[in-house]
Parts: sequence; structure tokens; C-alpha cells
Amino acid sequence: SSKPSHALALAPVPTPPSTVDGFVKQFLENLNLERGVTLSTASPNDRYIALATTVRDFLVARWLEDIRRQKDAQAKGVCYLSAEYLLGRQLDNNLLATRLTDIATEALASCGIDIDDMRALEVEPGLGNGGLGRLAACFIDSLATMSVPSIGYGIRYEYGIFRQTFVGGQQVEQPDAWLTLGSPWEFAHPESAQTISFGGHTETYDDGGVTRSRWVPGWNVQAVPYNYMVPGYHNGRVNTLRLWRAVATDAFDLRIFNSGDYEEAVRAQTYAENISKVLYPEDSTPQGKELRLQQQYFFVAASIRDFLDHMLTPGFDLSKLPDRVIFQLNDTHPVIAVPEFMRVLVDEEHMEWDAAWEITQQCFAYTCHTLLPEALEVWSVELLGRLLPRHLEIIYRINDAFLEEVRERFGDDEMRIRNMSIIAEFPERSVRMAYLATVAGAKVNGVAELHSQLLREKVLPDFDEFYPGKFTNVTNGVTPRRFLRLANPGLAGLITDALGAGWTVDLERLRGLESFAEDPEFRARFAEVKAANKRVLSDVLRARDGFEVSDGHMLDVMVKRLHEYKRQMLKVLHIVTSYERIVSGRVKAEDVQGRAFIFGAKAAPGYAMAKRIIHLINAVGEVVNNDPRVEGRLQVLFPPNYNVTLAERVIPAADLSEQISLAGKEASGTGNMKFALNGALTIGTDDGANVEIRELVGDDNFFLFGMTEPEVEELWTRGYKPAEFYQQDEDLRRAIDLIASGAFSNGDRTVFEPIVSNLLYDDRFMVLADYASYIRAQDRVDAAYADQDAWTKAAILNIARCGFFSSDRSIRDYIDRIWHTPPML
Ligand code: RUG
Repeated sequence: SSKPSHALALAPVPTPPSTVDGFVKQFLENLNLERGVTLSTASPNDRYIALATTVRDFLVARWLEDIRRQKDAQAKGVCYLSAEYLLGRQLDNNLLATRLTDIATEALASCGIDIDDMRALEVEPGLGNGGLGRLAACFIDSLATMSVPSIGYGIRYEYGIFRQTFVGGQQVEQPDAWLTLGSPWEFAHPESAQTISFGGHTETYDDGGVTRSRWVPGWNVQAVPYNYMVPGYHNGRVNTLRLWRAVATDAFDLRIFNSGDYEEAVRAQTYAENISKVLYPEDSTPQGKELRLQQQYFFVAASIRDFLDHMLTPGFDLSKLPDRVIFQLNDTHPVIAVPEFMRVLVDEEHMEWDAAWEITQQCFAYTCHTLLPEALEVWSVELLGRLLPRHLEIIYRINDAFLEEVRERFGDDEMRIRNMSIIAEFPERSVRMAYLATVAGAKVNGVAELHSQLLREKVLPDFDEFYPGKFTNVTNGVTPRRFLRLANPGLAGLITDALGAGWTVDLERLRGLESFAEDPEFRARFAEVKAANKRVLSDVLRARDGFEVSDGHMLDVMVKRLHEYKRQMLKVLHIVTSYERIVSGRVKAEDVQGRAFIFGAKAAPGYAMAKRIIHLINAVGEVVNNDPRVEGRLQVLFPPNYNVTLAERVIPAADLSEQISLAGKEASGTGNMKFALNGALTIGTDDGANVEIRELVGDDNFFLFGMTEPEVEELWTRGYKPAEFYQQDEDLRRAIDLIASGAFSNGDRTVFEPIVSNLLYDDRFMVLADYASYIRAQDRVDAAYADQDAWTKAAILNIARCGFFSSDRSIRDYIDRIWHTPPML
């Protein structure tokens, strides 16, 4: 029998006592037993790992209990499938969730350890590129906090998003070896590895009179699960994030090894393990890389198998799956899960095709995160057929049945059929993953009102017509735990003093701050918090990058991935204009509102124009910061390697939030929400979630500029000639001429020439068309900032009115509109 022989094995899992002594005891024990050191011989890393392990020890019992409860309840749950989770540091978040912050601080102090030193040692897991990955991290936090039965599935990349450095102002990428010093937050389970197959061919066979298809794969790898605990905030709940690592099936292929080809054997192993080696450093543009498709299939196949094998009771009736699970597809990256699910049901479970398809269509939902056509993933039929031959057959069959339905509805409208086919014929035969997800998904959602509207009207209009009610919106949100409570303790304290503590899990309560905006004493305290946050940021930037932020300057911040559609270039033109106005003598330096322009941005390594813009920002900074005529009124600061950890310092200190994408291009944005919730005022276009932010905070508390999406369309159709804007606007001409003259490149006119000619003769994202409006809005910003008390009031109103942007609200919307998974009480 498998019964444990010792009674202790049946006892509940112990949780150490939540006291300073209890914590110290556990911490010292972990130093001894986990690290094999004593307090006096421990290295800083030993201490950090023992601390993390101790915090973990406080979570494990609840976690195991929740796993059991979720399984026992057999309630419907969410499997969130995401190729990215941009988690940020774990220590503080887990201390906060478990109410251990004060206890741990005191306990460590009694051991002679400053907890801040421990915080600084943690290397953040950067397993995502930007907004999409950070959204997934916010969502799993909210799912746990709201007690929704759920699990997050993804990939445990050995190297996360690259570490960015600047050499001569240009981006240089370094590998992010985040695992080198150990990874105390995870539990590895190599014994539970699954085999994931690739390649080979398909065949049919006779199964007692029934002809069936099967896949005869050519090679395979092992998927090893690594479990992370995801604690809810103060609710005792702990969910799971399961990330898969690829390991070669046989460390050595004995056949090859025995033949003496040692190198070939090792090469085969390396090939398999490459699958989870590195996160693709792109955001918003797909790269048609074979390895990327391998990654996608690898993690969804392992996740589906994991769900079916471990979350269901034995003998579960698979026709009831829609009552048990919804797989949420975070963008197109996990969409290969659809044919995989069909393959499992039909080929392995021997279900009828139609029954399997009906189940599949209820078990998946798809979130689209973009409007850029080039960002909708497609896979060539050649590649898909080579890597996943059975899946390609399944996709063809899904498409045939789908197009048959389209024909029944609309007749032989060949144009429409070609437009709606999951298989594209040009420029090469390929599978449109967004279409596959739309056909398979019970629901398809965009990530902000405007985005969802444009998705329906512009990107997938035929599908919207064909599937009435399938399209919906869920506006993104951010977790108030990390981005307010943890990142901005001063403001969090102020809010709690004013409103009580409940706002952390009910962010609409921030509305209560409206009346405090009228209170001069509250405003003074708010201004004090903002000033303190600026000092903290200033210290961080000094220590990290040797920057000196000038006192009293407005902090004007643009942090996000570097992409032409986001228009960092427009920000550069504003800076160059402000500078040129001073050096040309048209404006006196002393009359200029002091501003520190802070950038944070990584460019995809293969995106040449984005990298040139980074170079230009640094070059402009070099000149502006060192020109005595500026008298220090303008400062350009570009700390390299912007990540979640830096975001947590920059956002609470910001005065002005730059959200200046061309209308109709940014699906939502989430940085915009974080800034507004921390009391920065937004200068922005009517794009993405900016629209909703402005509606909520009101026009008086938002600096709107630029064309609307219909105006963009109109100008585009009329024929956009950027050079005409250059000709007609003196400020613009002077700014561009200054860049072209080599003023920021030691007289070398060639360095930034590609940027200049792109702006003048192409300018796909209409920087020049929005320039004048942007400069006028910036002049309004300066005027508004001159009245500090009025600015502070507007900042408080921004916070009061942005409670809507909690990711808890997003999750509630997903539950109501898509998942129908009640919280587990
Ligand atoms: O660019 C979008 C952001 O607008 C959005 O806020 C974020 C989360 O929904 O996702 C970003 N995104 C889109 N990242 N990758 C893609 C590729 O489609």
C-alpha cells in the first residue's frame, strides 16, 4: 500500500509562527539546512536565498491546501496561456501578500542584516518583453487575490529579456543570466516531465473498422515543470504559475555516442534544450523563427496534457470539459493549442470530430493585443507541416468546415472567402493564427474600448459579421498591490489615512479622494510624498547610473518599448525644439520651466530604426546636458535597462506621463494607467486606454493633443506628405535641420540622416503631422505646472478617478463576459 507508515506524514503541513522569533528560527534553519552555512559564514547570496526560502515556507501550507481545494471542488477554472510573464522582483510582493514585511524586517535586523540589502540582491525574472508580459503578471496577481480557480502556464526561459547597456550612446545587448545565483522561488519537478514531440509524419490506420489518423513524430524533448507560488493579497490564497523548461530526452543519444561521435550527441542535446533557452526579444512584431514556433507548441502541449492529467478526476467525462476549464490565449503565441487540443481529443481520446470541435470552441478564448497588421502572427505551411504535420492537417480540416459555413451564409463570394480563410495564399501559403483563434474561440477580446472597436471594424470585420456577439472588450488593468502599495508606500499611506485600507482590493474606493483634492492640507501632504519619491529616484539614478537629477525640475517621463508607432521621436523633437529655442536666443534659459526628460526603452535587437532613435536620444542628451547656454534648465536622462524594478521607482516620482502614440496604433498601454494612479498627469493622444483615462479624469486634468483615429485615416487617404509639415512650421524646420546638421553627432551629418529622411519622406507614424499640436500641448503643460497647487489638485483627481484601471476589475470583466468562473469562496 502507498499509505505513509509514520503518523507525522499525515499531519497538516506546518507553517512557522508569524512572529519575529518564528521568522528568525526558520531563517537560521534555512541558512544551515538549505545553504550549509552559519550566519557568520553566510555570503550575501546565502542570506538572500535563505530569506526567500523562509518567506516561501510561510506560503507552502496554504498553497498545498489550495491545490487540493481546487481539485476537490472540480469547479470551472482558468488556464491562462502566455508565452511571457514579466514578473518583477518577488520578495517584496510575497512579504506584502503574507503580511510578513515588518516581521521579516525586524527578524533580519536582529541578525544584523538590513532587509534593503536583501531586496537589492534579487535579480528580477524578466520573462517578458513589455506590456503583454506585464499584463499576464498583473492578471495572475488579481486571479489569486480574487480567489479565482486558475493556473498560469508559460515558459521558464533560461535567459529573459536582454540586459541593455549603452556604448557610445548605442544599445548593446547582454544576456540576462537571471538564474546564475539560484532561483529560490521555484520548485522544479524533473520527475514529472512530459514528452513533447515534433516533426515526423502522419498516417492512417484501421481501428476495428474505423479509420483514424495518427502522428508518428520524428523527435521529442522533455518538458520539466517549475512551479511558482502566486499569493493573493491578504486572503490566504496561493495560486500556481507553472513554467516549462525543455530538457533533452536522453542526455546522450547512445547510438551516436557509441559510434564515437561525442560532439554530435552533445549537439542533439543542445538543440532540444534551446527551446527554453531564450525569450524572443520582440514586442509587437513577430519574428518568423522556427525556434519560436517550437517554443509555442512546447509550452501549450505540455500545459494541455498537464491540465488533463492532473486537474481532472480519473475517468472524467471529457464532454463536460467546458464546465471545467477555459484556456485563455494571451495573444497569438499560444494559438497552436487549438489544433493540439483537437488532436488530443480526436486522435488520443478517440472522440468524434464534431463533438471535439464543439468542446474546443467552448474551451478557448482569445485576447488580441495589437492592431498592427504585421504583428498578427502567421506561420508558413511549409514550416508548420514540417514541425507539426498532424496539426497542419487539423488546421486544414477546421478551415474547410469553416469556409463551408461561410459559403452557406454568404454564397460563393470568393473575395470574402479568400479574406476569411485561415490559410493565406500570399506572399506564401501560411496559417493566420489570429484567424484560427477567432474561429476557435468562444470569445475574442481587445484590450481597450477603442482597440476592441477597431479590431471589430477594421481588422476582423468579416468575422464580426459572421459571429455576432463573439467580439467583446476587456480594458486592461494593473495590480494596485505592486504599482501603488509597494512602489509608492508614501502615497499608499496617505490614501489609507484618508480612506482606510480597503482600497488595495477595491480600487474604485479611490473616488473618496475627490473631496481631499479640495483640502489644502492633504494637497501639501501629497506634494511632500511626490517630492520624497523624486528624492528616492534621484538616489537610485545616482547610484545606478551616476546621474544627477536637478532639484525642482518637472519629471517628464517616457518609458516603454522603443517602437516607431509609440513615437519617442516626437518626444525628441520636443526636446530639440526647447533646446533650439534657447540656443537661437528666441527664448531665455531663465524663462524655461526646468524639466528632466527621463527615458526608458529597449529596442528589439534587429530593429535598426529603433536602435538609431536610442542613439539619437543619447546624443541629444549629451549635447543638451553639457551646453552651458541651457543653464541646466533641460536635462535628458536615459538610464539603460529599463525594467520592472526601475519602473517601480520612476513611476511614483513622475509629474508628466508621455503617452503619445499615433491614434489607432497602441492597443491599450498599461504604463499610462500606472502613471495616472501614481498622480502623474498625462500628455497623450486619443489612443488605446488613454481615451478611457481622459474620459474618467476629465479634460481639465489631461493634456490632449494630436489627430484622432478617423483624422489619421483621412489624412492617410488624402495622401500624407510629411515634408509639407516641415516646410510650414518654423520650429519643426529648425529642430530637424539641427539634427540634420550634425549638431548631435560631432558634425557628422550621416549618423542620423536615415532618421531625418525617414521623417521627411516616409513618416509612417505621422510624427510631423502631430508635431505642432504636441508642442502647443507642451506649452500648456508648462503653464499649468507653474501653478503647483493647481497641478497637485489635478494629480489627486487623476488618482481618485482611475480606480477603474485595477487589474481586479479587468479580471471581473473577464469572468462576467468570457470565463464565467465564479470565485472559490
Ligand atoms: O502593444 C500592446 C499594448 O498596447 C498593450 O497594453 C499590451 C497589453 O495588452 O500589449 C502590447 N503588446 C502587443 N505586446 N505585444 C503585442 C503584440 O501583439
